[in-house]
This record gives sequence, structure tokens and C-alpha cells, in this order.
Amino acid sequence: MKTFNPSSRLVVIAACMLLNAQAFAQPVTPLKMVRNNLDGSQTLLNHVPRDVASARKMFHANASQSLDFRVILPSKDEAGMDNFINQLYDPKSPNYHKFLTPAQFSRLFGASTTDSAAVVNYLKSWGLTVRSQSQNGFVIAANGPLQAVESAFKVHINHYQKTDGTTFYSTDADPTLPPQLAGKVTGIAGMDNVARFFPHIVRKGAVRGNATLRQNAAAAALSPAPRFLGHSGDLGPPDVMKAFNVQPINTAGINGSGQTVAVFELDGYVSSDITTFEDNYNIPHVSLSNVLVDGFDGSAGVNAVEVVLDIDMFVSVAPNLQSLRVYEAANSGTSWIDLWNRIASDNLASVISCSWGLFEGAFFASYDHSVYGQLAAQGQSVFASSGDAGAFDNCPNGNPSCGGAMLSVDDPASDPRITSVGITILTENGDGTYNSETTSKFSGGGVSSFVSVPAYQTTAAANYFNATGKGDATKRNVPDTSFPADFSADQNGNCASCWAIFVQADQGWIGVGGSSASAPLWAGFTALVDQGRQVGGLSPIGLLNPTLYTLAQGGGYANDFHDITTGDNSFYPAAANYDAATGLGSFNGLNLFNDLVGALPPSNLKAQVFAVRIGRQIIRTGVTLTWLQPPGSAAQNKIYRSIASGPFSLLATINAASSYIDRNVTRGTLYSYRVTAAASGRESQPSNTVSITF
Ligand SMILES: [Ca+2]
Repeated sequence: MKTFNPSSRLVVIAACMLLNAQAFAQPVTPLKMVRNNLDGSQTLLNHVPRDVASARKMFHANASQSLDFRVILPSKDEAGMDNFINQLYDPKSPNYHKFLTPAQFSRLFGASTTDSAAVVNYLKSWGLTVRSQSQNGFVIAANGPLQAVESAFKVHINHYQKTDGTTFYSTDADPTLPPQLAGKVTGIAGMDNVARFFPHIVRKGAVRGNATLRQNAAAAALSPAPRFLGHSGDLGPPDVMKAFNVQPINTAGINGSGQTVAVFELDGYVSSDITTFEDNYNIPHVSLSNVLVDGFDGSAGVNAVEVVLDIDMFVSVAPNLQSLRVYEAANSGTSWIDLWNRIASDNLASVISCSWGLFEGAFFASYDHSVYGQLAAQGQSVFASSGDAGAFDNCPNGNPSCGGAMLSVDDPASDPRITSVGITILTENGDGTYNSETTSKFSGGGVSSFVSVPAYQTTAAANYFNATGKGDATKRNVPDTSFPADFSADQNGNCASCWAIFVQADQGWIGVGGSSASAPLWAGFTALVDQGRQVGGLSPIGLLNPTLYTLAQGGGYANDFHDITTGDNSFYPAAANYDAATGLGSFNGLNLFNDLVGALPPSNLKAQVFAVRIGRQIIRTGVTLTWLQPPGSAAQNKIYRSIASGPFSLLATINAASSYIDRNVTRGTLYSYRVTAAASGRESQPSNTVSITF
């Protein structure tokens, strides 16, 4: 039974699970978000946790007890925000990549101040206390006697007992707001505490194969353990570097340097779990900044393994990040929206990964959609796990064939302002290079019941529907991308594509799978893209989806992505190009990087006089230039020269190289040089400038 509450998208594997998922067709019934009542009042739907229906009502909650809750307001111009975000990510628009600050966003697209005032007045009229309002106006934090909350929203808050004996309190009905507040509120959060999430996690012992070697190495001296190539063990950083062609990017000095990123977490973690992982793989200790929200104390709880996994996967791809901000709060009914708002108002992380989510039908109407708009408007890339129950997201993690299974997708993965990431199974060649991928039965994917297809996905969704007869070309399709993280047993009885991480409280080195692993791996790759763009003088990539789908519809798709065409996610089959089981697939690191970044500028430009010896005479014949060119990123180099401190002009355009001799020089003259790289018609920033007197 799923609860109202956000849940970890992580599956920890002991003996890998053998599941025979029985896929079957289910109609998708769009769910409404509000009900307009005859008296002009409005009822906000989907607010009663699913646990209530199967629980036993015990007694009415103490009416004088204080309740902390949030009132969620919509953007004052949701359509305008959509339009703006479309322009922001349209290279042909004059607004392309003109990202907003939090203050600019709040002014243009925050909540209406008159609506806010009306909500505040209403709360006060019931004796409730308004504590604060977020900068964008989307979230009003309030508290007050439970009785007043019940009266204000026309609900009853009761204590319930689940069949397992545990108890909780919850609203028994969806909140109803008076006519003067109709359309001014999208949700009320905090009217229940079924916030105690119990993940469907299977605890385990040591990891397999070479991972056992790694475990021994870690216990002994933390010396780097050799990667057993050919995938006989669980996956680690060397696999993503080699199989996904990330190593050449790192070799070129693009390793996350200068980048600030973030993870969204509803638990704490033990920092030595991270350093043990890093030491084992010779990864520098990343600078972790814990941002504790809503009074959370940061202690590691039952889902700490999720936090550790997210950080480990990030640094596996981007080992030299400047800072990794860990936004943490307790897993409560109010922390979800508070955490996202904090990430947006801080506006410090260029890339954010979230491995927590929930069946979108159990979430009230994507009330977090506006804040994801803020992140996109500020140029922040957000990645979310698409879930681990295949096409049936209302089932528990790892069990797409649960009773009551219905075709459904996960929130926030279904939000079009987020890049959702599904799960595949990787096969490597004997030398650790990429061989092939197939779909995981558990890869969260399908179509949203709430959200229309975004413009960038229209063609992909239609092509998929036309090719397979499955899906819905008018609705948001999930996921956008995928990466290996399958936790079922392969033909040898081993976990198909788990990742080895270290969690002391979970017996040390463990193998974990699920879209919890695949989302931060894509996020880590995007930190490399942002660094490359920064080096090249470009803005961060921001919301990745419009660019990815544009690339996928061009001739470069096979070059930049691994298209997964086999298997299914328990209902939706993989297909050529986009599919609702694996999205656009996994990345070919260097190739996709080059298309997202363009040519990187040459560095370390040096000049010296070129001379030849003729008999006893040394004849100066030119100036030799040498430079370093990041591998793979340039098709051409352009040489610029200035004479006697005059203006620079183009001297030569050559095929990408690392040296050039300027023979058109005069004795005693001062020359200055700089070099650029060009690819796909785009020219990089110039290298350093060097001067020499010939
Ligand atoms: Ca495909």
C-alpha cells in the first residue's frame, strides 16, 4: 500500500529478486485536481492518503493540539511562465538562456500578492497563525489549533490504525475552500503524518565478484581496488568512465571543477560512508554542504542509504565538484515543498538530483509544478528517478505485478520541467567497454494522467504511439532518459546492473539498484556539461529536455545516445528512438558532451622562434605556436594574430591540431597570438594570449 508520502526510489538488493511481472492493460483514467461545488466553494482533490481507506478509524484527534501545515498557492501567470520557459530554451528566441534570478522570477511569476493576502486573511479569521511565506509566494507556512484547521478546510482529522498495527493521523476528506478563495490555492500540505515511509528495501551483505575484492581492499588499506572488467561484479565509477565514454572528458580537465550541485534528500547520512567510497576509487573527498530544512537534525535514518547512493553516483561521474549541497529534511508531509522552495530560493546549484517520489495519483495535483518552473527559469537542471515498479507506479518498488496495479507514473518524474531517468540493464565487453543495454522490467515509465505532452516531446511521443500502439501522444511521456540500475537476477543469478556503495550501517559494501542510482548519474554528467560550457563562455544548460529531444530528432541521435530497443518495463516496450520504457536511452559521454558544449577553447598556448641551422648560420624562419586542445571537441582551430599591439585578425583556419608555424613574420616585430576551436559552426572562446618579438 502506497502512502501519501514521498518515498525513496531505491532498491537495495540481497539475493537479487526474481520477478515474473505479469503485464496487463489498464485504462488510464485522468484524475481531476479540483471540484467546483454548486455553492461556489472549491474542493481540492487527492488530499486523503491512500492508507486511510484500508485503515481502522480509532478516534478524533485532540482538537486543541497545534498543527503545522502549508497552504500552496499557484503562480499568478502559469501560462506566461510556460511561454517564458519555452522561449528560454528555444535557441531561436531572443530570450534564449536569459535566466532569471529568484527575485525576478518572483516578480514575474510568483504567487499573486492579492491572492496571498486573501489566503492570509482567511487563515487569520479562523485564529490560525501565519508563520512565513516563501519568497516566490507559493508556500504559506501556518499553524494553529487542529480544530481551527478542521473548520477552515471542512475536514476531520482522525487517528487511524493500519492493519500492521501502526497508527497515524490524517484528514478524512479533501479540503474545501470558500468561494472567495476558489482558484487561489492548489493544495494543503501537512494534514496527516503518514509521513513514516517504509521503503521496500531488501537488506544485504557483501557485494559480488570484484566488489568483494574492493571490500577487502577498503577494509585493509583503502588502496584503489582494480576494476574486474567484463562485468562480473557490481558496477562502480570505472564502469561509467569506460563504458559510457566519460573518461576522455575527465582527461581533458572537465571533471566537475567549479561546479556547485545539489541532492534532494528526506533523510540524513553518515559522511564516512561517502569518504570510504571515494577512497576506494581514488576520488577526492567532495566538499559536502548540508542544508538542513524545517529543523531537521541531519541524523542518518532508515533511508540514509539513499542519500549515500545519490552522492556516490554524482561523484562517480564528476569527481572534482566544487561543492555538493545536501538539502535535507525529515520525511514529513510539509518538508517536500519546503525543500524544493529552499533549493529554488538559494539558486546556488546548477544541477539537482532527486531520487524520491510518489505515484502521481497519490500526490495532490502536482502542487510542486510552479517551483519546478522556477528552477527551469533560473537555469537549474533537475533530474528525478522515474520509479522502480515499471509501468505500474502505484505498486511498491520492485513489484510491478502487485494487487490493484494500474498504469501510472511517478511525481516529480512526470513533471515536464524535470528530466526523468529510468532503468536499463548493461552488458559490457570483456575490456569494460560498452556492448549493449536492454530495458529493465522495473523502469518507471508510461504516460501521466495529469500533464499534457510538453512541446519538446510532441514528436517523440507521437512516433512512439504510432510505432507501438501504446502510450498517449497527448500526455506527458515518462521517462526522458535512462541508465543501468536494474536489480533483478541475470542469467547467472547475479544482480543485473547494481552499483556497489559503502554503507556501514548496512554491512559495509552493498549492491543497490533502482532509478535512485540512474538519476544522479545523469545529473553528474550534466555537471560536466555545465563546466564545459563555462570554460567555453556559455551559460549552464538548464532544463535539459528541449535540447535532448531536439538532438534526438536530428542525425546525431545514434552518435550521442545508446538507443534501447529491446525488452519492456512490464507493459511499455522499448522501441527505436524514444520509448516510454527507457526514454532516449543512456548517454555516450564524450559525443553528447560535444553536442551540448561545442568546441572547448585551446589552452596553454606557447610561442617560440622557429629557426633552422644552415652551415654555421642559424636562420630564423617563423614563429611556432603550440597549444593543448581538449580531445574530441574541435573540428578546426582558428589562429588570430596582432602585429605591434594592433588589433587581432584571423591569420589561418586549420584542421584541429596542436601546433602551427607562422612564417609570414618580419625581424624585430612584436607579434601576439591567440587560438580558438570551432565545431559545428560554433567557435570557442580564445585561448590565452602569447606575445613574442621575432
Ligand atoms: Ca529506444
